[in-house]
Amino acid sequence: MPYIFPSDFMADPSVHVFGHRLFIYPSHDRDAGIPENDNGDHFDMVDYHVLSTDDIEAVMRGEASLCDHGVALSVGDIPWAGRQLWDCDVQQGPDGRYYLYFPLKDRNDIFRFGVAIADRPEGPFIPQPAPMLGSYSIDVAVFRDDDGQYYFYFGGIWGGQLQRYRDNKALESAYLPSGSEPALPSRVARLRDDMLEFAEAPRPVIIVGDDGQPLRADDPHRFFEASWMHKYNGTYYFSYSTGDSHLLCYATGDNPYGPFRFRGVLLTPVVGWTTHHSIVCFRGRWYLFYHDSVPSGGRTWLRSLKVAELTYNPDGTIVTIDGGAKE
Ligand code: FUB
Repeated sequence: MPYIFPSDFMADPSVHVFGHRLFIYPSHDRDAGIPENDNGDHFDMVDYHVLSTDDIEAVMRGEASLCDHGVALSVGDIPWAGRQLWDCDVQQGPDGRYYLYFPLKDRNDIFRFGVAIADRPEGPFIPQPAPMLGSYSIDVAVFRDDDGQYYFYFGGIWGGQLQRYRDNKALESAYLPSGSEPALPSRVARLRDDMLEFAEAPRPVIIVGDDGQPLRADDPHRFFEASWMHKYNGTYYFSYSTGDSHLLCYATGDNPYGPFRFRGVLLTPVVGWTTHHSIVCFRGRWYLFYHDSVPSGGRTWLRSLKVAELTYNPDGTIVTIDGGAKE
């Protein structure tokens, strides 16, 4: 599969079509010289760039380049910033403006979500003065349903801090389920009409197996981070990374809250520890955007953007793509 932005290290692509263009909102990887650890301190990103194209097929063939619109938001512009700008997402609101949602550690090293607003999809984005009320953890994906409601999916464990919360409240000590306990779920909340805050308390996104039971903590297909939502033929597809088992998986349901039934693996492991994606339809074709660490020689904090065309089977399952990592 082709690398689509070879001139810099970018990861976690959130992709949307606004107007006639495809816009990519990635994390902007850099080498901060911080040793790799389970807390993710080595992912010390300080800004976002926006990339776009009106012809992704030409980019895939190497006949055209993505347009780099430059720095769209910097950590130094965010009043409450501590460190680490991780996976973001953007949606166009009902007022026609563009809302960038980003996880960032505050000055107490707690991940919160911020919102930044622009008149154009490429930015620049102006941040709100404070984080979203009641927000926590990482990895946002904002889905606009056909009825005009927006749903904010989020959460990630280990360095993403999701294990520090239960029922949307901070725990005194983190608790990570294990063995046959139900796995820690992603969260979803509908957004308020002004796009700036949750309209409701976040709810767990439950993924069940064929037995109707929530996936167990020791299931290699359980949720870890990198939520994404898309709709295909009227069905809601919740997709996600399994983190330490290095898969992208998906589950389907009949509404944006779930429960979702586990359906399969989207992408087998890539080179590098993390795997993260988005799914989008552009000019009638479906694509999986993702990243790997091949160009950086396997340095997991220096990732490169890739894309593959996605194929659906008649029963709604998705043909698994080979991530390329050797067993
Ligand atoms: O880019 C930093 C983190 O790595 C993301 O938030 C995770 O999903 C993983 O890709």
